[in-house]
This record gives sequence, structure tokens and C-alpha cells, in this order.
Amino acid sequence: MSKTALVTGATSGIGKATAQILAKNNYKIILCGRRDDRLLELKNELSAFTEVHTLSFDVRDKKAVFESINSLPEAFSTIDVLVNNAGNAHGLDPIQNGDLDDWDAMIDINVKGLLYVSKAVIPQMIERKSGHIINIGSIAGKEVYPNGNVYCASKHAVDALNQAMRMDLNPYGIRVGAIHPGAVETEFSEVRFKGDVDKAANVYKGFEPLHPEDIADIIHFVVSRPYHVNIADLMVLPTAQASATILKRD
Ligand code: NDP
Ligand code: 8X3
Repeated sequence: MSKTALVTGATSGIGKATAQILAKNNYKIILCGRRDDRLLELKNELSAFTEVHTLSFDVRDKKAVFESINSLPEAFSTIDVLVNNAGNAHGLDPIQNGDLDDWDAMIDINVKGLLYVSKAVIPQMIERKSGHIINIGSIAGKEVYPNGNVYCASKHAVDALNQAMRMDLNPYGIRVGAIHPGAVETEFSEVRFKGDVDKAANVYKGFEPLHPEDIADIIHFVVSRPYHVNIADLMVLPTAQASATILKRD
């Protein structure tokens, strides 16, 4: 029988590529995001391979998160794999110049949103004593870099929550692991720089960044290991990147 995966942030980048690879590998897919047009477009694309359901909510809206996940149609109500991917950086400023709305967005989306979605899904995994949660962290959750302050803090929180979930859910046989990417070329930098595409493009100039499909491929590898294997924590960098701040550019 097909397993079901719920992917947050499936309208773009890593989440979209993850939904695509899992759909092509016999997973039923629940696509989550806020942009309805993109959810529909991806649903149409992936319906050629599998059953697809869309959930449109902002992960900051806890009522919407719980209502959406608790009212999934029967065919999608058993979630085997949760990919906690929705998130972004907002701004890149020294702490003294930080924008409070940017700070709220990063803490509310990257940390609290991940918690709300997890809290909505975990009870059924506990009941079945099975399930697999993949948390998308970042190299920013392992290292702090100048001007990264609150984004780094939010991803350090994801790292902590990944470890905490693995401990607390251990008695129930639920697998929990994190993938921590370095630079991946997605809409991430456009969001960070508030639509400034030139500034965003500069982030990936002079080296080959990771592509969303590289991370999606690894997520597929992680979820397709035998049950006794849990890939708990994985950092994935472009070859040109040695740390958050060391990048070999042409
Ligand atoms: P994208 O900007 O391409 O995708 C972000 C996704 O998150 C979109 O699908 C977006 O959907 C969703 N999202 C953002 N805010 C919300 C919200 N409030 N409610 C619901 N969904 C939301 O970036 P990436 O694919 O690169 O990012 C995915 C994850 O990977 C993030 O957690 C990011 O921090 C992490 N990451 C990215 C790296 C990179 O270099 N790109 C490196 C390391 C980690 P929508 O707007 O439709 O709601
Ligand atoms: C995204 C990668 O280096 O901008 O998490 O923090 S970085």
C-alpha cells in the first residue's frame, strides 16, 4: 500500500522538488503552502503519478493548521512521512538594524509553524507507533554568521527541536531526522532580499550551488531506508562551500 507524505512549503524550492520525487516513487502526497495557484498547478502535474491533496494554510495560523490537518479526507488521513520544510529568511542585517516584523516572521514561521504542524501530526503517529519526521534545518542551524542573527537562531531552534522530537518520540518508534543544507538556489534569497532579484542572484554567482532536487533526492533516500535505519542529522553543502562563510567562487 502507498505511504502518504505531507510536505510543507511545497509551492517552491526544496519542498516542491521533494513532493515531485516522492510522488514519482509511489507516495500519496499532501501539498501545503499559501499560494493556491501553485498548489493547484503542482497537484495537476503530480496527479499523473499519484493521488494528491492540497492544503492551503499559513503555518503561523495555528487554527488553520489544526483544522486543515484534522479534516483531511480518509484517503490522506494517515500521514507516514512529515517533511517540515516551510520556512525562509527575512532580511540580512546587523542585529542593531533588525526589522521587528522580519524577526517575528522568522520565529513564527521557521520555529512556531514547524511546531504547530508537528503537533497536529504527531498524535496519529504515536497512536500507530510509526511515522517519520524530516525537519529541514540549515547550515545556519549549526553555525552563526554575520547578520544572520535571527535566522540562525530560528534554525538553531530547529536543530534543538529535531533532537528533542527524536528523544520524546523514541518510545513510539517514530523516526526523526534533520537535513541541514548549505546554499540551495531556490526563491530563498528573493524572499530574504524582499524581491530584489539582482541581489538574490548574486548569492549564487561564481559557484554551483545545490539545486532543490539534490536535497529532495536525499530526502527520498532518507525515507526509503529500512525501518531500523534513522538518518538523524545530515549536513549537505555545495562542493564549493566549506562553511557558512567560506565559499570558493570563480
Ligand atoms: P523557497 O522560498 O523556495 O520555499 C519556501 C517555501 O516555504 C515555499 O513553498 C513557501 O510557500 C513556504 N512558506 C514560507 N512561509 C510560509 C508560511 N508562513 N506558511 C506556509 N508556508 C510558508 O525556499 P527553500 O525551498 O530554499 O526553503 C525551504 C526550507 O529550506 C526553508 O526552511 C529554508 O529555511 C531551508 N533552507 C534553505 C536553504 C537555501 O539555501 N535555499 C539552505 C538551508 C535551509 P508559500 O509562499 O506558498 O506559502
Ligand atoms: C540558508 C542557507 O547560508 O543563507 O539556510 O543560511 S544560509
